[in-house]
Amino acid sequence: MKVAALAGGVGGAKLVDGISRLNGAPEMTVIVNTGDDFSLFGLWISPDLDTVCYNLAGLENQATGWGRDQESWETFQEIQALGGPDWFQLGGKDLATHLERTRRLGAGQPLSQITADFCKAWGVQSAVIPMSDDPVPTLVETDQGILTFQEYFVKLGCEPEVKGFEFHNVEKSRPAPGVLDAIQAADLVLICPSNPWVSIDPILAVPGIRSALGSKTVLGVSPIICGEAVKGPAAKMYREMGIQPSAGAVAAHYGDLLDGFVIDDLDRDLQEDILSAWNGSLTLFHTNIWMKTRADRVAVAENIIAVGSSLVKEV
Ligand code: FO1
Repeated sequence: MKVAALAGGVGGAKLVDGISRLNGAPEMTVIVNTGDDFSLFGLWISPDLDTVCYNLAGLENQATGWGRDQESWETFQEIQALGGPDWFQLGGKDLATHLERTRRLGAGQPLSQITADFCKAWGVQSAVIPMSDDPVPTLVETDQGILTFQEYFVKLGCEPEVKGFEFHNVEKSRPAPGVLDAIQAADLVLICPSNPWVSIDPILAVPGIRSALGSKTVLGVSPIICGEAVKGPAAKMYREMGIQPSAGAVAAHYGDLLDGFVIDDLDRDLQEDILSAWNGSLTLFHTNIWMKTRADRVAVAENIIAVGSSLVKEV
């Protein structure tokens, strides 16, 4: 089975890592959000691309889910000693990624080509493609003004109250080479358990991507269990956008894109409500989708791929 997975930060990275480690793993292309990308110290940083690649390569810091494992921090400490900005932690190995990506971008290489080369260097088997080679920075409209994504997420710790999101210049962006082909060739499109507002919506907003999904079998996985986000500000964003956070709210968020939706066992009593509010056809599944350890990732991936292949047969 060929899978095209739409993914953002840590939640999406864990699921695609689990899928890549399955016995007889499906051929997978991961299409990654680049709305978190920004420049710091003159370096172009693509956090979600790096989080997905590091996890697929087994190089990630397992405590945070982002950045590298066994990091060296002396450069970062020297920056602090000089009074430089230290709100965004950059380890020595991670810095190499940003330095080399920035050098290549400056030499005119597209982000998709750079990512493919880095994946080869890191031994990543799956194809990882940014949603676009054009910058589409996510701006967060809050009660403290319009913030760049990393200002909101890291510098201010997701504390400001969100009012809306802007995917800057998205209307001028194009899907990166290979994105539409991967969707077209996929038997199953997976919307990973990433933040719907700031990890999945930016991908869907790139002209051509949402319409390409129209003819595909699409399975979503809820990033919210029992009304709370597994990680990050997704539930807080729903509340601030006037929506009660729940797996049902996420299903409604994606709407008629979905053929199937996976919720956690703990939310199985929501199935009736979700289906009764649904016009059109939706197949609901419930299973354990909580991923703490690497072993959990493979177990959850097994469930999701099993559900996905039953959905493909059914649709
Ligand atoms: N997230 C934080 O909360 N604090 C950090 O200092 C931080 C540094 C960082 C460095 C590299 C990288 O690839 C990701 C990093 N992240 C950090 C996560 C980043 O903010 C991502 O955008 C989130 O994971 C959301 O996808």
